[in-house]
Amino acid sequence: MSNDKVLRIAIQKSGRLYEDSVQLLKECGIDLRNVKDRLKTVSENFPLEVFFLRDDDIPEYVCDGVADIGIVGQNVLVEKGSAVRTVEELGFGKCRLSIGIPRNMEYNGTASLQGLRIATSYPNLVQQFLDKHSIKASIHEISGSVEIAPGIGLADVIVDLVSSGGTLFMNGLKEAETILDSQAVLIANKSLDKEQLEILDKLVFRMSAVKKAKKNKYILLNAPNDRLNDIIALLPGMRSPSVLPLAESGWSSVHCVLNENEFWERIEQLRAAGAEGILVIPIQKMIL
Ligand code: PRT
Ligand code: ZN
Repeated sequence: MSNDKVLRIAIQKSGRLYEDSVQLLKECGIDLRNVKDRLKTVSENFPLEVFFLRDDDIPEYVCDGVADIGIVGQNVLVEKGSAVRTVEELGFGKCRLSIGIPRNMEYNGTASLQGLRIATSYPNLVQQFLDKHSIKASIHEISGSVEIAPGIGLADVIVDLVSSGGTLFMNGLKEAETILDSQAVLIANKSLDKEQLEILDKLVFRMSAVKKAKKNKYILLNAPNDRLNDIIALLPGMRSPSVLPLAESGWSSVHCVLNENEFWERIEQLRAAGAEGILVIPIQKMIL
């Protein structure tokens, strides 16, 4: 039976989500030793037990309470339809489930799928999509190498995960439409007890701090005092930028945090406004 002082998390045993999942836990300050070739491990400095599983099994294990929480792609989660709670989007494992069609096929929206044979590993998601658009087509479920199905005459089109698009291209296919945008998410069993929820809250708090930190950079720059107001006006900050006098009179050092989305634009504006010696430093954790 479960020890209710420890939260059990299921993560992928090997594959595309493994490294990022382990890395995220480490960045949350959770020590995991001997993770390779293990089925499970217990952290020595945080009440977390880690189970290493196939990603396809994670939603069901969390739903059934074999694990309390898990990290899995939204694609797998939605396909399985398991009754779990999505706690947090984790920002890695990004991909999309898309319709791939032969490069020479014309595509005029979903109506073009009428009557076709669709190969996929995501039969439920595809069926839901077809129903939503009132399209009748036959779904051929295959578990791997879906992209070769049209080439060997098994199907007319496919629905599969795409990230760079390279696999589709190499198989003479092109992306016609996206069915689902996906990334890794933290999921939780719906009936965790109070103690388990407290541990989950601590974990999510740390995960949010790590995620925010990745999206932001710490900036240090030197500014002539007569340009200081213009430069400060360009800067957002958690409160406001810090301004410290430099040893050289007439100059100040300005410190602030910039979001990655506006990063380059701001840097250009800062230089134009007279900022010099701009240093950009990664942030490890951001606690707001
Ligand atoms: O053994 P296990 O069952 O645990 O692993 P798996 O083989 O089922 O899954 P794995 O490790 O391949 O992927 C795990 C999760 O990573 C997926 O469920 C997605 O949530 C996520 N992910 C992100 C991807 C991709 N990107 C991705 N590109 N999963 C698969 N692909 C494949 C895709 O199927 C296709 O074959 O990569 C190919 C396309 O990539 P591009 O870059 O050529 O477009
Ligand atoms: Zn899998």
